[in-house]
Amino acid sequence: MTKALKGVRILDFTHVQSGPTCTQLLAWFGADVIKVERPGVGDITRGQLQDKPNVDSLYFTMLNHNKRSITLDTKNPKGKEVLTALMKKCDVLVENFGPGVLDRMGFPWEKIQSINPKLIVASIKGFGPGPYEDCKVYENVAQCTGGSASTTGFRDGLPLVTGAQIGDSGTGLNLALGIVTALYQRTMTGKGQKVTASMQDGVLNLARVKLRDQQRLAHGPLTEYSQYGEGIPFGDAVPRAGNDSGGGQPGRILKCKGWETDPNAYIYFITQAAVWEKICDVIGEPGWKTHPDYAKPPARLSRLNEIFARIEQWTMTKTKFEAMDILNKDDIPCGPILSMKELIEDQSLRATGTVVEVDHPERGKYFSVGNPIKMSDSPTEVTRSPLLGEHTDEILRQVLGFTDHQVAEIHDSGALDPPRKLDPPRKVVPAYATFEI
Ligand code: CAO
Repeated sequence: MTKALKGVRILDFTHVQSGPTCTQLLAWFGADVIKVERPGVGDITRGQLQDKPNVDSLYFTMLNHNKRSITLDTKNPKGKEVLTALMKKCDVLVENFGPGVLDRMGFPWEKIQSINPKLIVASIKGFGPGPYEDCKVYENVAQCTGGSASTTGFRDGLPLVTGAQIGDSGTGLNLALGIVTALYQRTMTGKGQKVTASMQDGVLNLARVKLRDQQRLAHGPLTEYSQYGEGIPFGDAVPRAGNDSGGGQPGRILKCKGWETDPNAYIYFITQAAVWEKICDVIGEPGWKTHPDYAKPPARLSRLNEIFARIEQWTMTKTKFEAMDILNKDDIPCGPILSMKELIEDQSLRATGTVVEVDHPERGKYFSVGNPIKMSDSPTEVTRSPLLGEHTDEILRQVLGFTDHQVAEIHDSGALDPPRKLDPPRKVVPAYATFEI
């Protein structure tokens, strides 16, 4: 079966997490993704959080499946020539360098356009134009500056970052959508364009309901927030709402059987108005269906602590999976808190390819998250990440059409080697040394 992006070639200049997430998705849809890496080092994540010595880390392998790797010193004149040749042969250049890096490398947008006017140049930066545009940004910086941290956590506690990498992987998704949209537009215009996605924008986009609440605040308290029912006044910015649900239907995380020893024996429980009567029956409080203090949502708001405590008495008699089974039969919205251990062992996620086992020549077998987007005519096969520079010669010959002589010349130029240190070694001065003026 063919792949949706078969025939699309990506010059993948990405590193760490945000950019590689994007290009990995494109590779899963069938694009030929050529990852350009710095000789000797490669993507810095190859060596970060290594669980096995001298083997590409899971951090790297889980973000770079289905790609080819070429090493190239793009500051070396021959390296620039090879990069230019690659730009001519590719449909999309994807990068998430720090601000200004591509320009400093000698490839501003105008130059790239003159090399290949059809090339789509897709970039992730921490911020869009504005006061912070020159800043380097990592995941948690994006979560903090995009409105996620200020609205995550408990009202009387610190702002919190989330475990989900919404700044990196979330923005990678946005960029991937921008790229395929630009590819579609190019079929009509014949021209490339710039596609940019900032991590701050990406997080704010995901925190949209909190910007909604910020404006609602001007018209009165946010009645679905627990603090309203507890009589605690609101300030001038959206507060942290603990585990309250963002959809206007009160929800909480409740203990289940085994919570004393299992940190994940909990369930998310939503007291959705439409199923309130069923909830009353399940927890053994049929009288609440008609009692004026409990029957209608507004009456319940000031009693949420009492109501959830009563529901929790019931959930504590069931495991999270038993509770899920019982509640789902009545369409009562709920979700067990699943640990990473449970997710990696989940056979249904294995069956759908959401959790995949991959074999790697140096590290052996490991699990990864497969393509979260399933297409009936473009199935995803997850193949291992490339070793550093594994495909350098193959790309020089097959993609760029260089002859043996030209390939030898490129090797001799040093463009495929780590930059040589030209400066003489610096004299080490002990920290306690005094200097003569
Ligand atoms: N050959 C030669 N030089 C290369 C090269 C190659 N193949 N690949 C990269 N380089 C050089 C760049 O030219 C740059 O050199 P200069 O600074 O001299 O111009 C240098 O490597 C550093 O690039 P960088 O600024 O992108 O890398 P960094 O480690 O200093 O910063 C990061 C990393 C992620 C903070 C920064 O790239 C960034 O802000 N990116 C945008 C936001 C983003 O994607 N963040 C997600 C990070 S994951 O949490």
